[in-house]
Amino acid sequence: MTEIKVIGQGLPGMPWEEKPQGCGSVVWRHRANPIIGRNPSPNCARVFNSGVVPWKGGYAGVFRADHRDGTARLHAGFSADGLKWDIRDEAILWKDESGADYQPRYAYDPRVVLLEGRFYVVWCCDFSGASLGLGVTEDFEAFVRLENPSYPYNRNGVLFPRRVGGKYLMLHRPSDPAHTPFGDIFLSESPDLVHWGRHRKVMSRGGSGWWQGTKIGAGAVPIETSEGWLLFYHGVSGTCNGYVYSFGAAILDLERPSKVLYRTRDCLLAPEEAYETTGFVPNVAFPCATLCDAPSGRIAIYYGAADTFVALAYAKADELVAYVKANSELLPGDAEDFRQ
Ligand code: BMA
Repeated sequence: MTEIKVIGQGLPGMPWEEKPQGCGSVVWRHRANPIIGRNPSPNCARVFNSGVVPWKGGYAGVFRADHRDGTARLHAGFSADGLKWDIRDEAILWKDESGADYQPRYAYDPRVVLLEGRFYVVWCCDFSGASLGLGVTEDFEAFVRLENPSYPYNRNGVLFPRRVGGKYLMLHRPSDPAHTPFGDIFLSESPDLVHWGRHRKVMSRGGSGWWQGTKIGAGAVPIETSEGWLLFYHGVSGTCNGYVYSFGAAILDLERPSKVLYRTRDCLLAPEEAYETTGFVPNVAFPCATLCDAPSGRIAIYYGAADTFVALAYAKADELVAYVKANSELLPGDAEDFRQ
């Protein structure tokens, strides 16, 4: 195996379990999944599809919490070990840059990234329909909403953890106002997190398998490695009973991440366990965050399960990257800096 280096900080205390004996996959589940069950606080009926980061020797996160009225909100949460989470019962109350209160009508699927010393949150919010929201916090107490990075309709916005070529980069998935029966991953860049342009298509749905045939969307913040940016992404298959969400991984070019170097032909994890197949929306495994210990290459993947639970899975960067390289299938345009 070539030596694969993860670029980033050490996180030796992060959640981790060795691969179970006999497991034939490069991604394996946490034994005590799900780590967040139903009704974790009086206001929150279901918590899933959420962003977590290392914070103050422990962990903090922004969580998608569907309230008892069925509406999605964002809540802050804290954990000493990354496994037991204390989810705030009250939704985040955003301020805009002038200091005025701002409360989105709904808010879901947050991703959180530490970028230049501050924590940025990208989520899906209402802007005459589903669109991306962008905000920032330094302490997970005060949250400031910034300029809208997209116009409707868009979802699955994921910021890179550093500038590339001097520019901020965001992956996103143009969509429709409903449950979007299509979708590819795009990349836009910005000099200031306000003006976005130089749009490129990163990767398309499809391939020889069906698991990513209907749509795909960026999952967790990309992990920088010596082989390229490691991106977990979800893929959706259409069935007679609705969509099925699984996930795979891709490796994007370090200098020009609109170019895909490798992507998994088969999914890495498909809904199989009861907490993935049974819930508010059955058959959903939706990754939104990772923790990574760079020196050991240990990766913990946080994913929403059945739009009801938060679950964890693990991978080793060297084994995973080697697998993605050896089992890759690119689609037309994936390898290019595509703007046709
Ligand atoms: C997508 C989003 C996700 C959800 C998924 C499956 O459109 O709404 O939050 O996990 O559908 O319901």
